[in-house]
Order: sequence, then structure tokens, then C-alpha cells
Amino acid sequence: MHASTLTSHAPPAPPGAQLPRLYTFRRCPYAMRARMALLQAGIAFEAVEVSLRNKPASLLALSAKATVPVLQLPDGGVIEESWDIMRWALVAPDAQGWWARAQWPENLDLVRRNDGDFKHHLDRWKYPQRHANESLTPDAHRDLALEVLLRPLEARLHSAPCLGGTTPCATDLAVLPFVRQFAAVEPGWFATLDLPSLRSWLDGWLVSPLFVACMYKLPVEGATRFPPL
Ligand SMILES: N[C@@H](CCC(=O)N[C@@H](CS)C(=O)NCC(=O)O)C(=O)O
Repeated sequence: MHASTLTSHAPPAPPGAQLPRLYTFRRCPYAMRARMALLQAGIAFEAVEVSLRNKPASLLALSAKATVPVLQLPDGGVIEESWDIMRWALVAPDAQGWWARAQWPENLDLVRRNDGDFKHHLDRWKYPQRHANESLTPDAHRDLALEVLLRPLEARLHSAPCLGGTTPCATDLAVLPFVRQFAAVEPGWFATLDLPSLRSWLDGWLVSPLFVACMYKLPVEGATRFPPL
């Protein structure tokens, strides 16, 4: 579905050039969106798979908060937030408008909901043992997550195939890994929900070359050139 839109415009890095280095964790939804943005932009990068229980000293030296993803630039700059990494990757030249369409107010609102209330409720549904003092039940959090993000997404995707309209944009990439996580908590129950447009959007992305490429399994040690699309 999205394969035809995955042409990249950035020139390949010249041989021997220092590449941006992404500290990443394969299953982290924030890291997934950063990897997809770098791949979509055609930016050559190397990646380090981080053990969150044993973060490498090189990451701790770059970033005090040391969450993943973190992007270390060849000029010494460090980008510590996934949305900022996406912006850095996609903002220029943005020939296909992936960043521009993500600036529509309704799309900025979706990312704010995703990273805010949706993530809050998703975590409390998925990991109730980590949130023992909650006044709401896990299922109440699940239902709030549905209302805050998934039903508005269904309404949007009912009228257009992507959040960027007829072609995707950074918003699709930003929310996709979190919707995937929600769908995977209780897949049988998710399949019964009246969210047909959202499900077909999710299913299409999960088999897209971009998503499949972003899930490339890195070796556990060292920095590895991330395979281009
Ligand atoms: N706001 C950050 C959140 C990143 C984040 O929380 N990543 C998690 C993994 S999914 C992490 O690094 N957790 C480890 C920790 O907090 O020490 C972003 O958008 O990059």
C-alpha cells in the first residue's frame, strides 16, 4: 500500500563519511518512529541496540536522561527526543511533504494525544503491575485509550487512507508503533472492535517495506550500519 511512496531523496553518504549514530531499542515505539523517519528520508545511519537495563557508557555520556532513541550527529550535536529526530530527518528538503502534512493542526493534536493521554492509559492497561496504586481498573484505562486516540483515528482514516491524506506523513509514523502496541495486548478482542479503517491502516503498515525495514534485528553489540530500504 505505501510501497510506491517510499522513494528517498537524500544522497547516500560518501564512502568513509562519519554517519549519524542512533541509540535505539528494537521494540521501543519511540525508537521505531525515529528509525522509520531516518529510513524514509534516505539518511544513512548506524545504530546501536541498547539494553535498557545496562545502558552503554557512550549513551550516558551523551544524554543525561538516556532514553532511547538518541541521535548523535557527525557535527557533535545530540537529539534526545524521537519527534525531534523525525523533524531533523524529514524537514528538509521534504520533497514529498511528509513533515509538512504532519504540521496540520489536527495531526499535531493526534501526536499530542498519542504521547500524552493515550500512552498514559496504554501503559496502565498493559502493565497494571507497574501501576499498583491506580484508582481506575486496567479495563477502564483501556477504554479511555480507545476514546482518546483510537476512535478519533478511526474517524480520520474513514475519510482518507492515511493521516497525511492520500499519502502518509510523519504523523502516521509517529502513532503507528503505539497503535500496534495497543492492538497486540489482546489481539482477539482488538479484532472485534468497530474500527475497520484503523485496522486496515495498521495492517497495511505492518507489512509495508518501511516498517519491515525499521524492525531489522541488530546485533547486540557495537554500531551497525542500518540497512537502507
Ligand atoms: N519522550 C521520549 C521518550 C522515550 C522513551 O521513554 N523511551 C523508553 C523506551 S520505549 C526508554 O528509553 N526507557 C528507558 C528509561 O526511561 O530509562 C522520546 O520521544 O524519545
